[in-house]
Amino acid sequence: MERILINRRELFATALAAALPGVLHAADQADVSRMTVLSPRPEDLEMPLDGFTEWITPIDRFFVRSHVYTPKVNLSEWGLKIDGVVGQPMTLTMGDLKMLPRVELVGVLECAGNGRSFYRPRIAGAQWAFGSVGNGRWAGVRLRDVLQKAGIKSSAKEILFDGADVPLGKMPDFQRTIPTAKALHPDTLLAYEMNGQTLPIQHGFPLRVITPGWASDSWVKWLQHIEVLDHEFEGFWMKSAYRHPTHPVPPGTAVDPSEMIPVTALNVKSVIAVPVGWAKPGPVRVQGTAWSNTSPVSKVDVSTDGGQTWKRAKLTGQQTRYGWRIWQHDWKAAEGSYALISRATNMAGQTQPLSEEWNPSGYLWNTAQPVAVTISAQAPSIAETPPAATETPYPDGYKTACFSCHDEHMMQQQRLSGAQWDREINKMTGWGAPVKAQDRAAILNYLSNRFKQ
Ligand code: HEC
Ligand SMILES: Nc1nc2c(c(=O)[nH]1)N[C@H]1C(S)=C(S)[C@@H](COP(=O)(O)O)O[C@H]1N2
Ligand SMILES: [Mo]
Repeated sequence: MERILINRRELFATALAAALPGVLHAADQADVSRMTVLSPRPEDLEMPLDGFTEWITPIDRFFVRSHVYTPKVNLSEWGLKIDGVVGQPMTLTMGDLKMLPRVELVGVLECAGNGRSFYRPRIAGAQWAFGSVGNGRWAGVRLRDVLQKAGIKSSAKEILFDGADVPLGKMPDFQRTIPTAKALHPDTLLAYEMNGQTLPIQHGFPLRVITPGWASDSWVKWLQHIEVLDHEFEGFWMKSAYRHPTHPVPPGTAVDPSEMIPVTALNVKSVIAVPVGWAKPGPVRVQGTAWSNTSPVSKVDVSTDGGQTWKRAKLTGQQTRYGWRIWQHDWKAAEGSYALISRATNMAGQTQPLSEEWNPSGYLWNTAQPVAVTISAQAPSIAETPPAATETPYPDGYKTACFSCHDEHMMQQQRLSGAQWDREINKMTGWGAPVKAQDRAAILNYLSNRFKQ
């Protein structure tokens, strides 16, 4: 019933939009007032928990993750260049692309770093909680059709994607490859539409890669160049970033690069959207979403006693291969304090670990972790907000060294040791941060004391 209502509403909105072009249109960017802003520029915007009650994530709530500033793309000048080991190198316009068969699929877009803030010890990087993930409806053409049009050769090994975004300072350009087998899969798309409208600029207008079931570092935005390679790509974002160990390692340990492989498939995972923190005694509907990789979710189990006993949740709404499922569990809750856990399993039998599996860059977090909920007639009084921390004055040279490409949001979200801050300063110096030798110790001292583990 619920599903039919939603579909009707969607249909109605689509019909109206078609009848009144340009008059009624859905939002084409994130509503910052309803997002958690990790960084305003480059934009890293997280979807809060209540977003996990919707099947298709609306664009105004869809998370945004960009390594650099959003580029300006003019469609009349834009073209998709395809070269490398192909018979006919070519440049396609949007008109050319739209002559190819249109394909649509619903699929989860999730950042490899989603959940990074939960790892202990903490790891440098965007400090996502649950919400660098969304379920979108993507439409475009098969990458396979484009590659075949250009005459991809049998020596092809990897497909290299480059977007229109420009690196800041001396940082390496965001370029990513996927293996030819994934590129030729019929569900791997180049999308020009999201949720039934033109792909918004924050999400990669005019064209982005869709690699369903894989983490979104492969979903390259603002795509303008595809190069077919007959060798393994050596770029920074493949060889240094987005790699994880083949096996769990003790928390906080370094891993030999030879034991690291690129992040590809997502992990099976679930999130509890409601209740948040408190509910009244009586019937309580525990609800959330669950998603997986290329193997769909088969079940979600819920515990209200910290994992001692489990009940099967009801999966509702539509099932698609790559989309997320809404699930619910009706619970008769008596007064008390509870630890709620949800645990998803996929058709391949993969399930969420009950304790953390740490890795050095904090990728693919999917621990089934307890969420504290109080059941009481009255909402617990909210603790008074502590007085604002006393301002620490900026050390000399800090603003000049660190505030040109981004502001302090990037630093404020981190909780790092002195050694980790030292590495961050080295990384940023390598990218062009003008850290004066005489200022470095004071900057390191400030960061290590203010934003510590
Ligand atoms: C040349 C431009 C530039 C300068 C100058 C710069 N940064 Fe960054 N920094 C970036 C970019 C771009 C990112 C985002 C990287 C990403 O999203 O992967 C970033 C991200 C970060 C992060 C998040 C963790 C990470 O590694 O992605 C921290 C912390 C940080 N910067 C600290 C600093 C500090 C401290 C300074 C001054 C010493 C500084 N930055 C100066 C470009 C710069
Ligand atoms: N060109 C380009 N593509 C990109 C990125 C980027 O910085 N530049 N970020 C990637 C990462 S790490 C993520 S998580 C997703 C985020 O997609 P979204 O902003 O549409 O949510 O885009 C991916 N594609
Ligand atoms: Mo990401």
